[in-house]
Amino acid sequence: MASSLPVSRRTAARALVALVVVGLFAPAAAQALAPGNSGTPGTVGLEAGTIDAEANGSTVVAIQGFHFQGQGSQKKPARLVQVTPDGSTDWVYDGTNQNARWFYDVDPLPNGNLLVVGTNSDGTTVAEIDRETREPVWTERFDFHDTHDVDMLPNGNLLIANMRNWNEEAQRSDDRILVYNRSTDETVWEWTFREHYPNATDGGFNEDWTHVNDVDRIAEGQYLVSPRNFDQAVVVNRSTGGIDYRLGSDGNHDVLNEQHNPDWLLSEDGNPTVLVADSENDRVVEYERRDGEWVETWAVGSGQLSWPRDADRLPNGNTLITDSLNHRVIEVTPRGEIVWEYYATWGPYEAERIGTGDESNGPTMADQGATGSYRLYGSAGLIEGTGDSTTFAATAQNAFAGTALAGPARAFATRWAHVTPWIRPVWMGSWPFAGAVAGLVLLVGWALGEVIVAREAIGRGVRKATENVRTR
Ligand SMILES: [Ca+2]
Ligand SMILES: [Ca+2]
Ligand SMILES: [Ca+2]
Ligand SMILES: [Ca+2]
Repeated sequence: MASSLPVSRRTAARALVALVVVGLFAPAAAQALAPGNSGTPGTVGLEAGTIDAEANGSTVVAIQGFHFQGQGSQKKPARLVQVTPDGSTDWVYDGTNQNARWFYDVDPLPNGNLLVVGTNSDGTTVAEIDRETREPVWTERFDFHDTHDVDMLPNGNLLIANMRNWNEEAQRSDDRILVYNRSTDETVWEWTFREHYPNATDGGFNEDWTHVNDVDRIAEGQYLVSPRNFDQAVVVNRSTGGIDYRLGSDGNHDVLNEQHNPDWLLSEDGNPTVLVADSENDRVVEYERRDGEWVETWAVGSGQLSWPRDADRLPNGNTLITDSLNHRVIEVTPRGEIVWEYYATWGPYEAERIGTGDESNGPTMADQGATGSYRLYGSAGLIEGTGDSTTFAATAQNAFAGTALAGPARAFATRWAHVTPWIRPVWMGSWPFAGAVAGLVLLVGWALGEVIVAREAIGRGVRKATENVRTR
């Protein structure tokens, strides 16, 4: 019985309840007192999510930005961002520095600089940028439209994925990959898709026939190429001109569905392995070649990721994923735990962990004994660019999904989501509001409890008052 508690324990209980109430109200109070918009314009929409432990190096993120029919949004700029191991924004390089509407691929070069691809209204700009000073070492302009990827070969030549190479006169696609010598300004090698694919592939020629979005040198004279619209990744042999390997086929979306950024790994047994952002399937997937067949060995985040466009295997066995339309970069363990997370609006294209080489450099999932399909967990659940969390209603509903309480939880979440926006102040997030409501409920309960505890004294007082009235 509460009323039999010694005063000191009752006082302690009151203090505890008061503390909880203050704790529940604190987030709402903090938002009430916060200035209108935190952060400077350059850092809006850049923030850490889950950081379980410091990452094994800085992370560079290439953010595409958003333009619609040439009209840019100042709130959605193309930018490169370097993030420290503990998730702080180290520096921001704005795309307007090189007149870029969009940034696509970024590669760390052996000399420590960055190779960056940006596109503007009338072509593509490739630049080598000093990572410390952010000054361009050199810049090269191409009359190529919307180029997503350029890599540097060991001899300094540029390997270019040349999409949207429409030949108006011949009414055909001349989409190709090519090698360009910057010293002599010459194309020294090229490989044109229409010479190696049925011209009816993916519905036939159009201005964006292959959408070839990535090319990597995987060995001397072998290039891994990603014609996105053909739902496949292929290894092109530079000397024979043939296709040495082919993963996926046009329209077979069970294998790949308009992928981005395939990376080549080798298992301990020497089996070719491809780690790839299977973008339209909203997952990252890994295939290993065994006995002449591609076998799906690992997948993560199926249906949880939103249009992922890059996945790099790290030396520690984790995978660095660019989750483009969730506007974040995450480092994920083989079994799906998010251990490092950074939000980067708008539309990050790809990420690189500095000090781990270009793209993937680590063990296959099969070699780590982690085959299978895994769900992601451990996200901070921020709503990108707002600093707010996933809504209270959504979390309440998800917490009980699949249990006997799923029905009532869904009903509660729906009612909550429909009612609270009308009464919640615009400056208050859904979680601080839920906290404030819980604080209010607790406060009312506390007051009722005090009344019950004090009922004998109140009763005596009431009786005495009544008697006084009667004796008058
Ligand atoms: Ca590149
Ligand atoms: Ca590449
Ligand atoms: Ca990659
Ligand atoms: Ca990458």
